Amino acid sequence: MTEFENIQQFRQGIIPADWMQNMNLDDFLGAMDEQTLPARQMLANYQCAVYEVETKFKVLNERLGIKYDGNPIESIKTRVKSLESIILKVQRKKLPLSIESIEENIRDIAGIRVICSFEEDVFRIARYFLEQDDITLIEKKDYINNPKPNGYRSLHLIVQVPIFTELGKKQVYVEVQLRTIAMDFWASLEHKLRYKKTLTAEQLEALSKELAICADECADLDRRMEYVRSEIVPEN
Ligand code: 0O2
Repeated sequence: MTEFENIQQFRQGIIPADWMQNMNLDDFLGAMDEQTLPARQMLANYQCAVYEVETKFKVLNERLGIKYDGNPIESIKTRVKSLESIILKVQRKKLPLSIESIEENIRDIAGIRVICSFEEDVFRIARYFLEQDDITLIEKKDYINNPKPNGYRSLHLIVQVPIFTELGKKQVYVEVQLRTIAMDFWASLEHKLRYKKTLTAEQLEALSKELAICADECADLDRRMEYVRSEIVPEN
């Protein structure tokens, strides 16, 4: 069979994904776009994993809301990376181009961000989540106790969660970011600054310094708000 015929069959899901080992970029782009069956199946798996994990946090929010008299989660945001940004990341990291390589190496395709009012709730929710026996912790980065030099604070977890499809059980990587409202407010603004291309180097430096000060003030606000809560609701 010619390579063209192979690609056509792969696009229709006739040839299995492991046929695609270490492709070059042109062949990969020829074989995969968001409309092809293998790409749709891969992205759907991540969407399913997001549903699973989001539901877990909603359940915890409901139950812990009773135990601690007030819902710990303010909001949840979810996303699945587009195929285009997945491919850009594979290229940036110089990884082999194949579905297997993407599924093993790109661990933030399914992303879920959990926003809490208080720092204490961030760690409590994370603990209850990680205690669940179908969740496997792969990596934890505590940027709350160890903030990044720019002031970024959040708790990051890379976990594996099982999804159950018509093809059976599959473990899928999910990135979970947990943070307070203040940390989220800061990170959103810093994210805008990072992608603003029209600033001069001097403006960028000045605004980065200002943001670093804001990060300290956000951390201080979190601590003070938590103190007030502990006085109002001591059983927390
Ligand atoms: P976006 O646009 O939000 O998706 P990785 O590149 O993921 O393999 P890394 O960078 O070591 O490895 O992962 P880390 O530190 O866990 O950061 C992953 C994500 O956390 C980022 O994804 C951001 O969403 C967020 N993040 C990390 N550092 C910062 C920061 O300094 N400022 C802000 N605003 N967000 C941060 P992406 O894909 O880089 O960006």
